[in-house]
Amino acid sequence: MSQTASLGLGPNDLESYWMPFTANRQFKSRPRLIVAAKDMHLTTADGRKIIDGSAGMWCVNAGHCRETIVRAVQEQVARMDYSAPFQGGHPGQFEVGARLALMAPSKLNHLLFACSGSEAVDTALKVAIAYHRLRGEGTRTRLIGRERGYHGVGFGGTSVGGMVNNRKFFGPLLNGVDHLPHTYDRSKMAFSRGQPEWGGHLADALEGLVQLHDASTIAAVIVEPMAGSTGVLVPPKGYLERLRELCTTHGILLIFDEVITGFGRLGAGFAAERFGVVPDMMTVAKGLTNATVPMSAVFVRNDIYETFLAAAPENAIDLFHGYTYSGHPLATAAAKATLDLYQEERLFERARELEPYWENAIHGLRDCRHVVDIRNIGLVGAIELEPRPGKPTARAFDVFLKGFDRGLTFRITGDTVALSPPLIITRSQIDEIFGILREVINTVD
Ligand code: PXG
Repeated sequence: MSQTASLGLGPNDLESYWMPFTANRQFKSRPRLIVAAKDMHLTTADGRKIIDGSAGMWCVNAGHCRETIVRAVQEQVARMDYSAPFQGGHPGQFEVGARLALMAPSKLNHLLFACSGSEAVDTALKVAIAYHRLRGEGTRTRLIGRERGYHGVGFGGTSVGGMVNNRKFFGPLLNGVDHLPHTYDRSKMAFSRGQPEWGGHLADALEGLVQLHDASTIAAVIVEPMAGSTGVLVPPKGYLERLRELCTTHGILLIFDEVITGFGRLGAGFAAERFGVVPDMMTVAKGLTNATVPMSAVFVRNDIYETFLAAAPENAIDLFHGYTYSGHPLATAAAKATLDLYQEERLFERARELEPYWENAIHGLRDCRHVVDIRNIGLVGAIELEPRPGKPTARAFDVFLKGFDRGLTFRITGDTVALSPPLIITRSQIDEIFGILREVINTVD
């Protein structure tokens, strides 16, 4: 019996659902259906175990189906399924808010909740613009992103994002957006371990944009401290520090999009902590609930929150923004249990301790066929392959399909293999992942 038939799916039942960011024709002709997940592994419909080299999509940081998180969500749904978040609340929202504020760099002690990274990003961009307006600097509306940045798929995030396929189909996008150059130059930084030595000066491009547009028109700069989706671009030494300095000088808010880098991925609570650079706002999602229930958050500097509250007349709303599911009780239950687990199992520290082993293992693939660069930081790694002539992305896609057949999954972007395993990974599982990858990369054309 075929995989789909054994699941009770008819021959055409894969047709209606339009899968996101997916080669639909390819998938539907040879589906890779997952029916169960536990710790480091997924189970396919035909009963094969697949080791998860990417923590889903950089989000299942504590591993799959962790008992305490599952139980917390089950208990919550039975007790209270939903409560309205506007002019109302439930204890879970406040508890998670207070705990996150304690984890964050000082001064980032207030948070808004949303349901996805995209919503968090659009929320942060809107708050930045409104904040300047409330302070009497209403001309500060311009948003600055970065080439090769990914900030989700809302119109705000798409506009400040810098991956061409995510932008080019969707019209003029937001007005008044500009971009910094990306920080990658293979000729200067190939096979760097951790932060590249070269490239800190690229942050000076912000000074150029200030000269061009004038600081009085710029509301915020948004960057991923480490760019994930574009293929793991680790910030050059001194780069984030310089961006911080320039933003402060020019009164521009600095937003770190930590949707991927938050919650231990870089061996610290946040990239802000790992790199010692504190932004004015920070977006997180993914690892916040271990991906069990969708949830995201925007951390804002205390005085930003105070500015909104001070500007609102008595008994009037201070921020005209929010979602039906902001701080959903199932999400906050999952977040609480997830934060407990991170603490109990010291998973952020564990990621930091495993980093040298991970780094050596991934750089061990340097002699494989097609490999033109390897990058790493925290429990993140990328192996960049030379594209097939005239067929960009085809080689990495073949590696992906063959890897899946051999029992391993990971993310691919362009011709880059991206890895970001659950932080519970063991050394022997690291060896297993790179053993499979070595074999697969060496056997694709
Ligand atoms: N910001 C960053 C930095 C992200 O990585 C988003 C925002 C949007 O989050 P939502 O929850 O709206 O998808 C992301 C999402 C990949 C991959 O494989 C990465 C993401 C999503 C899907 C795939 O690189 N990141």
